[in-house]
Amino acid sequence: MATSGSADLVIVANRLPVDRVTLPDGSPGWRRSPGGLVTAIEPIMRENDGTWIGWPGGTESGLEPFTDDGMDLIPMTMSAEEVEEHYEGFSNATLWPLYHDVVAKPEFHREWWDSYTAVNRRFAERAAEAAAEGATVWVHDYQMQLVPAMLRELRPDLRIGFFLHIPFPPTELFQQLPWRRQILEGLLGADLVGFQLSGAAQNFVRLVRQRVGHKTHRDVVYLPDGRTVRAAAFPISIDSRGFEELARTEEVEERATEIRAALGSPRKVFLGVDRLDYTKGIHARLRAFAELIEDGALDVEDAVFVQVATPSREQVEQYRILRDDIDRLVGRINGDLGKIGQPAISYFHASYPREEMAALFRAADIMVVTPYRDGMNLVAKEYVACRFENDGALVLSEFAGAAEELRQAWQINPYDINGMKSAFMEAYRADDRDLTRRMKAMRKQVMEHDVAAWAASFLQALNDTQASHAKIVRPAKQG
Ligand code: ADQ
Repeated sequence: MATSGSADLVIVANRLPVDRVTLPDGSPGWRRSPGGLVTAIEPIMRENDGTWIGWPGGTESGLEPFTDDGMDLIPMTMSAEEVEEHYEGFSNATLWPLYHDVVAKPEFHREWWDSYTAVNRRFAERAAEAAAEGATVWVHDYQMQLVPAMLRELRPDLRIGFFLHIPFPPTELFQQLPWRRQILEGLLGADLVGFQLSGAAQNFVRLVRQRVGHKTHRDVVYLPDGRTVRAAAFPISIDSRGFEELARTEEVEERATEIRAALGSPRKVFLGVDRLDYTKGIHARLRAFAELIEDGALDVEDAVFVQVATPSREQVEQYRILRDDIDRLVGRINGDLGKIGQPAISYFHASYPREEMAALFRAADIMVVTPYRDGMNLVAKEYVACRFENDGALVLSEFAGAAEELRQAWQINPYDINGMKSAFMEAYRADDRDLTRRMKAMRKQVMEHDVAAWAASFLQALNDTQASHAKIVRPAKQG
């Protein structure tokens, strides 16, 4: 067994909750990347002497562990080759499309796999060094699927949990992966494997039975050495109260009014907010909206579509192609259908602070979320959290994980453009009573199931597994 460290809770994720940045004075520094995951995990980290292991972006080496606002952070180094092969390659050009229903064609390259394995091993070794005797290690997402087994081999005393943020594909698609068995065995190093939806957990258990040949019963896998692994659903959420509080501030309300005025005070504002990713169905939704204008069902004086797309994975070819496609489409739609000072689509390729996001959510009458496949989709929940007056409409793809919880949305099939157009029009014409009834029900779901509840329920389930001599993780103190 490797010598043990002092952390009772270790988070292993591809990214650290901070980014390496250049400060205004030119010196290198750190900037907090404001994600829901950090918000959820931070209080538990403090309570349990937690450490977070991850990559800060970039290729700088020799970065020392440090403490940021009470969290112990261990920055991992990646070489330029590893960024290309592990991150852009195997993670984002093999696994990402494969796990999202092959919306784009996954590429399989043996060098990418070798790099993925090497990076996973380094993260596992670092976690083995950092974890105290009997500690809990919580590994996150598709970039790290081999870490659980590698870590268990080094440190059988640990309690290990894994959570997959993206969908887990159906058996028929997963079979394409040349390294399918290794991935399954990697995940089986955990005591608890968490997914967004129960269908994904079932896919996993079925694959383990068929491909690896282990006995399974319901959500439990029985390994030959007597260990068991549980696979279950833990639908992730957002800091619901935090979003609502932000949306209620005067600054955000003022900014929302300003945004509507700048858009020419149309009757209805449609809004899309996504990472610029081919799984999100941005192209299809903009086409549907443009067709409604062409058909004469909508007029640019009455309705405008605001699309905000965060730059993402710009070194990966598919993402560069997508960006050009969307640029062209928006240009064509506005060229054909816009009027002076009134484009049909207001498109921004930018990342905004939370305040601006909340203002956009407040300004939008119809939120449009149309992924072809999405693990959960937090944007849909953020919109709902910001609509404290129980108004606003959500059009939501049935292929987003969030569709299981947000039943009162106008649910659509993003491959069906006519269906999507009808839903846009229904949401556009909906009366206040209908909107209120739907939004009230969705708000109840989102406010009652926030990200803190998500983290607590995962860790509780992990504590409840039969892991050998591991210690119990303490829940965060209330308030
Ligand atoms: P993502 O694919 O990144 O997450 P999503 O769940 O929508 O998708 O989260 C995106 C986050 O980025 C949201 O919090 C959103 O507010 C923010 N964001 C988007 N555009 C932005 C912009 N222009 N400026 C600033 N912020 C922006 C993956 C999975 C999802 C799963 C999450 C969490 O693909 O299915 O819900 O992880 O598990």
